[in-house]
Amino acid sequence: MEWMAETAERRSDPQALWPEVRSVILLGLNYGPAEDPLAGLALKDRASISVYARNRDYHDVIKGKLKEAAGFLAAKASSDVKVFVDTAPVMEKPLAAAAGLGWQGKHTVVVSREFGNWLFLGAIFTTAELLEDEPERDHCGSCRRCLDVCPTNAFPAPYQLDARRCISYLTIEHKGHIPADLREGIGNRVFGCDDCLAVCPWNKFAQAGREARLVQRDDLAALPLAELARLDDPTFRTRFAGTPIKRTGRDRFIRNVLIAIGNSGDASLAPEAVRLLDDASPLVRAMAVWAIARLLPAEEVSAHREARRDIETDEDVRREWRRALSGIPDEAAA
Ligand code: B12
Ligand code: SF4
Ligand code: SF4
Repeated sequence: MEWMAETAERRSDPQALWPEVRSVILLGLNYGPAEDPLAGLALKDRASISVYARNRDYHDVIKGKLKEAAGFLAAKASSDVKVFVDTAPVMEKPLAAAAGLGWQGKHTVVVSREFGNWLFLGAIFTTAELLEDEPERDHCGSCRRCLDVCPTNAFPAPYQLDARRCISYLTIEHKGHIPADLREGIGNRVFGCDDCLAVCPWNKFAQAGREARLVQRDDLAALPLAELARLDDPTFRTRFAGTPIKRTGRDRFIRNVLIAIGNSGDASLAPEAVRLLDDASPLVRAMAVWAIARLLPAEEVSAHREARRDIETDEDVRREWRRALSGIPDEAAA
């Protein structure tokens, strides 16, 4: 996410992005889940996919809606407009809080008194001079549920997130190997994480989202890990076309699936990881080693290594084999 540092100046001030802008309108789109979003975490042989990724890519959905609203405004107010949803350096959360949509909770996401934690944000910039809304004040009080539930301790303090420890970052954005000490906390979350959002008491006012393109697709709920581990590049692309999941690409996704397999405690999944020990991607091979080391007895792990000792040339994968056989705990090897 180097782009964040590179665009810091433009992000801090809308006029640095577009000098003519006079007003910014923030919109929230409700994507509240109809069922308990964390229910899938208990199904260890299945994959948990974050609520926001269980159907169409929200960027596509929101962009269309923003353009429609912006077109209406441009015509009514004879003004110029630009629309943004993640696509440009815009600080959507502080702007949404300033516009009164909600406040940035201790988990840093915008919480709404009306919709709880389940709002996507989008912005319309306009040259029209509009009346300002009142900002929403902080309603977190002494609560700290979101901070305490985080499986990887990603909050160094309230209102601060260390993205390098966040499962959302690790499983979606991070291109390399996932640090050893964070793998166990990932559990079966193969794409994103909802824990800090889902435990927030303000969700008692949330309503199930009504945008059909964002409602959970049944074929994306609780997918068997064994089935996902067999996806190759073309089947991955077909399976996840149009969803946010496609952005990781097959290798990173299978890396995540192998972490979930390693965390499953289910030795019947070990053959899936064994097969991936010979995958073309070092990212995949390394996590296959980690997964078998968690599921198989040491003699079997050792035999698999011997069979590949002279073939494996990738230094990261070789290190993963050494770690798997030395019995170094993950925290120490991180
Ligand atoms: C980069 C990014 C990420 C990164 C970093 C997240 C982060 N917290 O910044 C990662 C990959 C980890 C991520 C994860 C997620 N993201 Co994201 N992400 C973004 C993105 C593209 C930029 C955010 C950004 O600028 N961060 C930079 C830091 C500096 O921002 P910040 O945390 O808000 O920092 C402020 C606070 O620390 C605050 N602060 C500091 N001290 C204090 C003290 C007090 C008292 C207060 C009040 C504030 C405060 O001031 C800072 C500056 O404003 C936005 C879209 C956008 N363009 O805004 C989406 C966005 C924030 N993500 C979103 C979502 C849905 C998620 C996930 C829920 C997805 C998932 N289910 O996996 C998780 C949630 C994780 C979490 N707890 O934040 C939504 C949030 C919607 C909402 N209602 O707020 C956004 C707005 C996308 C969208 N268009 O809807 N995301
Ligand atoms: S999304 Fe998950 S890993 Fe990231 S901060 Fe929230 S609870 Fe922690
Ligand atoms: S869980 Fe509690 S602390 Fe976290 S955002 Fe919700 S109200 Fe605030």
